[in-house]
Amino acid sequence: MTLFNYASQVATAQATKQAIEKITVSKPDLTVEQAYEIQKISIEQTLTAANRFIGWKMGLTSVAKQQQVGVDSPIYGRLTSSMNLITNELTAAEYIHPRVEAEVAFVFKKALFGANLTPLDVWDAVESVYLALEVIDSRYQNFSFTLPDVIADNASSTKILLSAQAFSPYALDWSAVEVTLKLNGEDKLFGQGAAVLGHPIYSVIELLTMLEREGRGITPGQLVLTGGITDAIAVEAGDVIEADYGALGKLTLNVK
Ligand code: OOG
Ligand code: MG
Repeated sequence: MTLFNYASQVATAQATKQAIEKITVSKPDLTVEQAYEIQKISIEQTLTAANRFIGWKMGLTSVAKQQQVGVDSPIYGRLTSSMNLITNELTAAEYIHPRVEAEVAFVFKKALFGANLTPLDVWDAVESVYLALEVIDSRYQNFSFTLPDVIADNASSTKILLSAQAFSPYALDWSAVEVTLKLNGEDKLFGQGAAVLGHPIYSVIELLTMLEREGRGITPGQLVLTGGITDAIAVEAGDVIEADYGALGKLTLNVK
């Protein structure tokens, strides 16, 4: 099979909601570079005037997330406009085995490029910060994968819900932001921004370091999700999931 074939397999799994065997079962020598190429091919195939490329997500940037899926290095994925949730409703039947996690997201006003930038370089380019719920849905059976598998599957990217309110990057110390993830009114998980590589800003620095190897960077207007602060919670029809960021507000997703 070619990389193009694997890209089609992953895209078909998403479209048909039929989980597939992870790629490394049939191709154990799949490299990280090949996996990013599969990701790129499968996402670029979906791009249309109505489904634009809008930015990047980082994944597996907290120990909680790494332990949940048994993969211990950060990865990135591609975000497109159809991933944006317009309302706070999610229809479970449209996904294979959806999970929800709480994050912090940045929108950029300036281009950024290059490895090992400093936090000040990045802050200078940030327009605003949003609270975010990310819905992830691995296209692999049992939500089980190795590092190259999850990269090829666009880091399980599925849907994004951003806060209506945009925060100034300087509104607070984002490593101190606290979030409680609640399922049906019950506190399930708790985490702090510092869980994301010490500070969510380091997730952007890591993203840029990885993108530089591809000769890419962040362009003005792009969104970057910095990665789950806590691990993710599996949801099903009837669930209400709430991320409570204390004084900053709450994000709620009603699962139908
Ligand atoms: C991989 C995606 C991870 C995050 O925020 O860590 C991710 C997965 O857990 O399926 O989105
Ligand atoms: Mg995530």
